[in-house]
Amino acid sequence: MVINMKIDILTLFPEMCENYLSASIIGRARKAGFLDINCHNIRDYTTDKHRRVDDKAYGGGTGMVMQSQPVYDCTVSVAGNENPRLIFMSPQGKVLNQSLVKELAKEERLIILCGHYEGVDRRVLDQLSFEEISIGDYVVTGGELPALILTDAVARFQDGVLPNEDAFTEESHYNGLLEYPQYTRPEVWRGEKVPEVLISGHHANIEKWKKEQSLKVTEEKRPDLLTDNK
Ligand code: 21W
Repeated sequence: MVINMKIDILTLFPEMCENYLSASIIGRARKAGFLDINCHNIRDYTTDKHRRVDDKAYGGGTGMVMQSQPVYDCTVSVAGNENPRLIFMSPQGKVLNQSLVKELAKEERLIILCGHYEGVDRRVLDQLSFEEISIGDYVVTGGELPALILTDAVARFQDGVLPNEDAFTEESHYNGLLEYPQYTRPEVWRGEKVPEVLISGHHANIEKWKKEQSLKVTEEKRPDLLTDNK
């Protein structure tokens, strides 16, 4: 059974998003019909005769602010008769983590709004009750990359997206831990041999080694993952 999720990305730079979403794992899953993702140009919805979508901020300050009208009309038009969860990618939002990704992955539909320039008029965000999500405490130039990160993370959970089921089940085996180190050919590289156990063919020992290594790597690199409640 295919749990088909529909995602609409609202942006002033649809080609930026479309380009990423056409390649590799996500591109393949879209072509195969497992994902329904569309990018919409907010500028197509402006009623301004010069196709403007932004203006100076009231009260001054540098940079332009995206106007309510095109964002509102674009959102309402794309939503249609449905009542999808509306997400605004924003540095002020709730910080994205894997448990929020899993929650969003259960939705049938998402509309994701990307801001650009200095921001978006607060009134359209409040009137449509956009939920705000950030990708972390650092600054990027617009909401497009954050929207792609959210889309990518959520898409991985849909049926038919990951090429091998293994990657998915393995991830849950070591839930909350970092990955064990990986090796490929050659067996010796610049004088360093691959850990003996991995070429032993002893499956129980290999499993034990992977679990131990995951724990060791997590203790060394991210001890917070072992102590913080998730
Ligand atoms: C960066 C927009 C800085 C606005 C009020 C008065 C989306 C993002 C973004 C951006 C400002 C995310 C202001 C982590 C991010 C995003 C573009 C500053 C100035 N506001 N997650 N003056 N980091 N960034 N606004 O940057 O749109 S999710």
